[in-house]
Amino acid sequence: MYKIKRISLLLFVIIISMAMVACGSPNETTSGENGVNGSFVGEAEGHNGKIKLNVTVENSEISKIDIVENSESEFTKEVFDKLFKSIISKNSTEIDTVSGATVTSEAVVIAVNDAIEKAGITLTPKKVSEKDAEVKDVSTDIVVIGGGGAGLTAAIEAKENDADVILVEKNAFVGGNTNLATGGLNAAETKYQSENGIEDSAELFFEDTMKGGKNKNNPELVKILTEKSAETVDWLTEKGVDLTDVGVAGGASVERIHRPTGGAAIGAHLVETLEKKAKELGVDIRVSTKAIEILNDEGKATGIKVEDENGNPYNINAKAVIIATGGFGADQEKVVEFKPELKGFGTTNAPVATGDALNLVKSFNAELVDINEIQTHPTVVPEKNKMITEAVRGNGAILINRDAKRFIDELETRDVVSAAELEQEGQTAFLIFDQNVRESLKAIEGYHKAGLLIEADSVEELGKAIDINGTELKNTIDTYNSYVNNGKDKDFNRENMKTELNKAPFYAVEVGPAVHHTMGGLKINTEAQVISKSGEIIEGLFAAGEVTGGIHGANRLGGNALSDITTFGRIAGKNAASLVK
Ligand code: MEZ
Repeated sequence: MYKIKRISLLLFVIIISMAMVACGSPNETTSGENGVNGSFVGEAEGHNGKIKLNVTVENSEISKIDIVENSESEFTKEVFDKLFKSIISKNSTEIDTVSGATVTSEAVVIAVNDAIEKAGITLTPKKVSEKDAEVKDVSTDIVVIGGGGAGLTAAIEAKENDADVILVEKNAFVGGNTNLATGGLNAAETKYQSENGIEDSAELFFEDTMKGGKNKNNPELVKILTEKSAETVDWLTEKGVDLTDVGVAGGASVERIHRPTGGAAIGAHLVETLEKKAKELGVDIRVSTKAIEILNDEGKATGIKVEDENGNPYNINAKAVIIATGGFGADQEKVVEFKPELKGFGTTNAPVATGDALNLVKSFNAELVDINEIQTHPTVVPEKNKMITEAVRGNGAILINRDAKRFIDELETRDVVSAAELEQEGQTAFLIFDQNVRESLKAIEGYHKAGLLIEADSVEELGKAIDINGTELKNTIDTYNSYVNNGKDKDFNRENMKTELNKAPFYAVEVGPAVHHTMGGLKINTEAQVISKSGEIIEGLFAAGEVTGGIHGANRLGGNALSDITTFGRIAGKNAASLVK
């Protein structure tokens, strides 16, 4: 009996040890004559939550780094790879951060340092010969500046129209601001709308967009945007983008915003799909490559000058240049210059959105339109600057103030909802929803995972958790539920009330306005050609996406940015390709 017990104990120890090795168990050390060996888990706070890394040490040197826990966005995969490679090759955490992903880079360094401290070693840095790769000028048909949704779309379309294309992206990874897009893409008369019995028309889409933009929009551009939107959905679907779920967005008369199945966030999926397609087609994508000048030969764009990762300049000569550098929502100085009342506001934008084009086009005398029109998004978590997609309201959430009262039709346009919030005590509001809404929209899982949601089993308890009167909150929700049942919002005339808020748990998140979209930018015509201050077409110069102005007027509708970048990205790519033939 005693022997069986001993064997069982031995077996138990062996199995546990094997399991620990298989899982890369934390903090095992052995000291050999050449130093410390083992694996050590270090942690740090990243952009979206905890990052835990398992660092393998052999002979007191880092030989491997594995991710144990990570809540960072999908698109940072390449950032992790790059940082790990750099740390391992240098056996040091004295490395450069990856542009566009500073917070994640710093968290990786802190986590590795934490693991190394647990290992009780001091790293001896290795000398890595940083031989500058030879930089040479190159020539191509078309060069695209910016690897967000507009740039990738333009590059694909140009390549499919038989042009050679180089795309440069200043970040170490593509996607730009599009990586953060969540709610979806507006389009009318699509197959997905008709499959869901939704009646819509390009004309209605046009009217909604013009009304939302306070008729300041360029109607010719809006006509293109709205008439070509269904075709764009087909084009994206053919590339592998999932746009099957159709929902409600502010300022739209019907369900028109297209997003992946179950209401999942669209941005990273769109970027990943387009990047894959561009690579398959042979687009030469050069990341960590910053455009510093557009070559100007007597008023004609003939390529760009760039700096590579190591700051080495070279020229990319091209027959046409497509500018797809995005807006300037992350550049607080520019935002305040053009709209001083936004001083101190946060931003939903990725750090990449710094309006680089405004300098790049100076020598061409390019015209700017609506440059003072800057939009705030009304449901952004203060300080954390995390946007809670409009689709949460579209799928049924309400907004309440600190008196536990609704104060606006939650599906009004962003300018209206933002202004109403700023009039409330504390200049923020609470977005309130229930389990019905959570289950209807996959994007909410990301907010839950990031710890942004306050959760309670009853409405009264939710009130307590956010420090407002629970009884009042219950009254407000009961009244709202009665409006849902009767199909009439007697207080604010909200047209679309998807669901009663009656299924526990209940959720709250504090939200307020933050800079979201810069509606102004380069003047283009319907062919995506850039127009000069004297009204002439600038030869060889095209632009698409948030870098342009005129499409959204004084206020962009939710869902129209992705529609804009993809439709005008396609137009720019196609027209640039026909120019170089
Ligand atoms: O188009 C947008 O900006 C959008 C739909 C944002 C969002 O709330 O998800």
